[in-house]
Amino acid sequence: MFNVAGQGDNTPDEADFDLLITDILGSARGDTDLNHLNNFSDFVALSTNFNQTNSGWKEGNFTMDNVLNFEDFVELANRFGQTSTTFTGCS
Ligand SMILES: [Ca+2]
Ligand SMILES: [Ca+2]
Ligand SMILES: [Ca+2]
Repeated sequence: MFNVAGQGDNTPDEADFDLLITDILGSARGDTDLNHLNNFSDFVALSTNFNQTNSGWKEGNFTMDNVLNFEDFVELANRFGQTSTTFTGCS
């Protein structure tokens, strides 16, 4: 992970993460497999790993902390059924 947001803090953080996912990869939180579609397969990945620590993006941990929990579920639920053309971006 790089410090891509360029806000001068020199550390990779949530802002960098969002920039990478939305502006560079053209996807959004909720898309575990980065296929530009938030659908059932993303939900399965998240539910399979729910409450696990040390989980990453592909497991459904979208918030850059070290636990996959309800907060991550909300990120997916907010965009469920959306494709990359209708993504509302990261909140
Ligand atoms: Ca940064
Ligand atoms: Ca997906
Ligand atoms: Ca999380």
